[in-house]
Amino acid sequence: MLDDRYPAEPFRIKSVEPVRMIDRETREKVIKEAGYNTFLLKSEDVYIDLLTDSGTNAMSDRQWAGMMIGDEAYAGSKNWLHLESTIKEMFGFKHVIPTHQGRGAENLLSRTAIKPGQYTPGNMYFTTTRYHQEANGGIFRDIVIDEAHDTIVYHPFKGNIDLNKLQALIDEVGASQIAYVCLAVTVNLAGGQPVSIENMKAVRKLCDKYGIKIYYDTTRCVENAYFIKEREEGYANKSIAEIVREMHSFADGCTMSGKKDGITNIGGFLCMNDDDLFVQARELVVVYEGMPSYGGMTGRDMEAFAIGLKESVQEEYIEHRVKQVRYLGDLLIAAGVPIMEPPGGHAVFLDAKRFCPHLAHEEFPAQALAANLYLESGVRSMERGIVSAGRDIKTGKNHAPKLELVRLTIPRRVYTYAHMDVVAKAVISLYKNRDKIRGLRFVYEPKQLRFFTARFEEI
Ligand code: PLI
Repeated sequence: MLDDRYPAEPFRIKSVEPVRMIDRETREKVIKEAGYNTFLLKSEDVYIDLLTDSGTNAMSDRQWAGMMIGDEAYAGSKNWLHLESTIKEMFGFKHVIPTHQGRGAENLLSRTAIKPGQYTPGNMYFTTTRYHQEANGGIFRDIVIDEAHDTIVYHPFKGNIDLNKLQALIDEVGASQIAYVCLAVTVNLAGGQPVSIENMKAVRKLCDKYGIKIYYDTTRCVENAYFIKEREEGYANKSIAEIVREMHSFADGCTMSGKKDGITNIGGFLCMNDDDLFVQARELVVVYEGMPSYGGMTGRDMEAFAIGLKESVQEEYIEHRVKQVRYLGDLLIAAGVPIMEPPGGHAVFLDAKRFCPHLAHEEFPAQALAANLYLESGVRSMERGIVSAGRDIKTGKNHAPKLELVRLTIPRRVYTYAHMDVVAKAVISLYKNRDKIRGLRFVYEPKQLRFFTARFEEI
């Protein structure tokens, strides 16, 4: 039975989608056909889908009602005005540009704010974010604290920027060579780890000294705000909405994928205070996304997004959200399964290096673990390690990230604690038989963002 650490779902279910488990023999066949890449599985062959929390959220009855008042005008849709005012109120920035999803916003920011050869330091990287930075001549530099690369050591804000690393980069290349600091709240690839307000303030202070801009990747900012409320002194009695607003007061702008904390199935935006950057981004949005009053989204999606953002800062919603993820993490920790600790905001990350110590890094332990978890249980997860990290754009060598993880990502409002129990049982059973997991090698390696479509075979 659940104890007081984990609140019951703050909703009741009014629409359901049946799931089914196919037999082991068929799972063996389909994972092989998918080249041992869980991205290439058919959704209908998956029992519990923890591939991602991106666009896989369950919308509320209010969001569905909002879909019915979609204003699909090509220009000036009323749903855009609703979304724009919601974003301005929630985040406090002067300008908003809508985009079809987060990477659309990253494209516009990278094209307008990076001069070739400039650095884009960040608290770890995200795949599409770094792709757009590098495609526009940016040079990524990881300035997250060392603890973020360590799955065992405890730190309440493992996503924090290391100010010494940022200072060292400024000293090395000069402030004018830094396009902006990209600060992700939370840090996806570090396990959904948060950043403290204290750190945001300190980064602002250092950047102000040198006139460096700061853009947040605010894709999971509400989860970050919950950790601040829980862990940072002085925030226990502030509302999540107040904390979100305060967090963004230290930034010059942000990109957001609405498919995560926006609790929608599609959407994103770019915000900024800078008038010139806004004009440039508005000129570009019509080339890559659509009119500045829809940016690739339908009117009905914009309405659902606006309502989703408002629901995301409701206290009981976000408490349940973060604690449901923690519940799964706690079950695995109790069974001795190696995971990134403490569990983050959107997912539990298995530490594949410790889970499969018999596999070399070049045998893609996390990719192999994800494939085997599917085979054993029908649970779909995602590799977040050497395959996701890709190759160095100049040398062509594999990036070899310290973290080699499998992400069990929990969609918002979709699964219950009973589903978490099933997942935990499957992972624990696989952990007991971990010696049987075999390494993989590429049979097809795409040039960009290879993890999406790569194919492998067992060694
Ligand atoms: O998938 P997009 O284009 O809406 O957003 C890109 C994106 C940007 N930043 C961060 C931190 C993300 O997590 C992110 C997308 N994440 C995906 C798809 C995920 O599965 O985590």
